[in-house]
Amino acid sequence: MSPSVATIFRPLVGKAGAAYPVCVKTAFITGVTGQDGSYLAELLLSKGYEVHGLIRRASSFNTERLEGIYQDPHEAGVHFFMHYGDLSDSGSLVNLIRDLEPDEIYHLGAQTHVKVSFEIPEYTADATGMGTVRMLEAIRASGVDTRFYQASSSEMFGSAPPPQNESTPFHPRSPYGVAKVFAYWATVNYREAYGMFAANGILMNHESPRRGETFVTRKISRAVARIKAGIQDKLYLGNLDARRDWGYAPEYVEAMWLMVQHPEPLDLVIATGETHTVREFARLAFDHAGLDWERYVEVDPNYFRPAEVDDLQGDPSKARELLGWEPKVTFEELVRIMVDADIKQLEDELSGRLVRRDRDHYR
Ligand code: NDP
Ligand code: GDR
Repeated sequence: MSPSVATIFRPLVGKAGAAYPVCVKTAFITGVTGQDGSYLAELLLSKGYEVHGLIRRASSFNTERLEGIYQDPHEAGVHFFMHYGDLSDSGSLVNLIRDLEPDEIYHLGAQTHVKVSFEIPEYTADATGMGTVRMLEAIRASGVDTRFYQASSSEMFGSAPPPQNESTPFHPRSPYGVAKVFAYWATVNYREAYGMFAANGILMNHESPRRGETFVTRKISRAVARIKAGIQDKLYLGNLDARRDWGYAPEYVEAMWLMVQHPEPLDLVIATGETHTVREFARLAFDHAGLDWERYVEVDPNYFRPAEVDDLQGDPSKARELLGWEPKVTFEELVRIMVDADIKQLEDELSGRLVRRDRDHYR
């Protein structure tokens, strides 16, 4: 093990670790601090995995979503570890993969905001596109036999008419979508060229109370909570007519895991098969809190995108057939879950019950 990793881990519970129960498998997650990474880490820990996550250096703590699973590395029996690294830093990726020898790698890290990708296209291409090539090369360079999951996106379909399935040609509409198409084909190419187990999960939008606050669903559910509490007057949104196939994130990370357990590496669409407008989401969310959405929502053209993805509706039949995966939480339930969670979180913040705890092994 390299010194850089050794300093972070005291009680390394490796595959051969004797002091603590031996974990069934080791997984490495990039993007572990994000919505999906945090749910996936929880899922894998519940299945007995030893889980390692990549976190990048930020000037403030960025581990809020890991609150439920954080384990202080100074304690015994730790199964969840975080490592500093960055998708722009090949060396950190090679070192970690070589030292951890993960059985499974879930590559979820990326610059994920579509509108922002128009403002930082070069960085998005680097983090979201080249980041995947760096991960694939790190696997090759380390010589580790592992299974690789690439977080591909329905944004790759862009303007292709719905319903979209595995055979739908890609027509991305943003620098983010273009970068994801590059990463998708890099994953296919490494599978074909080097025989790697490398799979693309092509996921439609999936949301939860842990969704980033600037994505439209969470922006709406947070605003509803704030307006209800009297600390916000208006909610400014962009294109209300855009249609999305919105699912529930904890169910989607289960699909990722199932894809990695499948005997063959597959490229699969994960979706609910339903589509709804942003307007419908907003109306339902305000209704749920007893508010009339038309009194509060205003359109601000600054949130329009230079090129929009109008209508996404995935066809999940292949995933159902090959993985037995099916979404359970309905669109209406998803809206309620998110609004209720934001109302509760705001109440906890206002009452002082919610205290941020520092979850970083360098604190
Ligand atoms: P989030 O935006 O919530 O999380 C992104 C993660 O990537 C964060 O952990 C972030 O770290 C990390 N990250 C960003 N840049 C770097 C970098 N340069 N080096 C290391 N880590 C970095 O995304 P989601 O959880 O929603 O999505 C997970 C993956 O799935 C992404 O690749 C996304 O593109 C893809 N996807 C998501 C869908 C969705 O609807 N959620 C649908 C289809 C695909 P930090 O916390 O420090 O910012
Ligand atoms: P998306 O999600 O671009 O689909 O990408 P987002 O929630 O940002 O937008 C969905 C739709 O809502 C419209 N919209 C607004 N969007 C935002 N963010 N803010 C607004 O105020 C607003 N008003 C209207 C957008 O124009 C768009 O049509 C997400 C990300 O998670 C990607 O990383 C992922 O790959 C895809 O989902 C699938």
